Amino acid sequence: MTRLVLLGPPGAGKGTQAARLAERLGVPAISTGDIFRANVARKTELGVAAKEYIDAGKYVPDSVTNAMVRSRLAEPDVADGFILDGYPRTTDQVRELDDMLAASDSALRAVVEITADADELVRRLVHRATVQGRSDDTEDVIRTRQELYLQQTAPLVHVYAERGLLRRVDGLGSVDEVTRRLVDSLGEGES
Ligand code: B4P
Repeated sequence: MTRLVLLGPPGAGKGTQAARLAERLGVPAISTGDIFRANVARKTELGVAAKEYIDAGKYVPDSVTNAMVRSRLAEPDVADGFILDGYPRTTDQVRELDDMLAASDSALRAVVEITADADELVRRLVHRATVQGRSDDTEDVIRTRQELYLQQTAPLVHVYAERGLLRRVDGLGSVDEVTRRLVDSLGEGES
């Protein structure tokens, strides 16, 4: 069963690789960032609640994010697995995900941390700003997002390493190269 989590700093390529892996493995990629942005665009209640946090580069409160993921993981298309992109990002979200998985008697297969150096991350996000015009890809906001990642999300790497679930993949190089490394890190059964 393919239940994967992709971790990594903003711009590491989680979204890019989650979409590719999802196609390859035949399971949905669930990006909390994408779900928030779609709700912001439609001005839903969730979107209105999330917008100020996203624009400032801050995390949307755990209560809001957890409820959103809980309802997404209750949908039938995740029965054969999923790739979580951008969740969990806090220790509270780890606990919540543990609870959701326990309730359905399932478990994660692996957690993959995609790494990249800070200069490359800023370069990619500043470039993305020119292509997609995302509200949170300005240099100040990128810095806030990087700090938040170091404070709140980087510690999750140790949590999953202790559980024996962590794989590390170098996110530098072409998109194809990173996909190859990811597939290799998951072993032949997943390729
Ligand atoms: P996300 O949407 O998850 O944003 P991200 O971390 O910037 O994206 P990612 O790492 O996926 O980068 P991508 O593949 O796009 O989150 C946005 C916001 O939503 C958060 O700041 C927060 O406010 C909120 N949020 C989301 N989840 C939350 C949670 N769980 N709890 C609370 N709040 C939450 O790649 C970036 C760029 O690099 C792209 O332009 C891509 O084309 C390029 N790229 C990718 N791979 C490359 C490569 N190998 N070489 C060159 N360029 C590459």
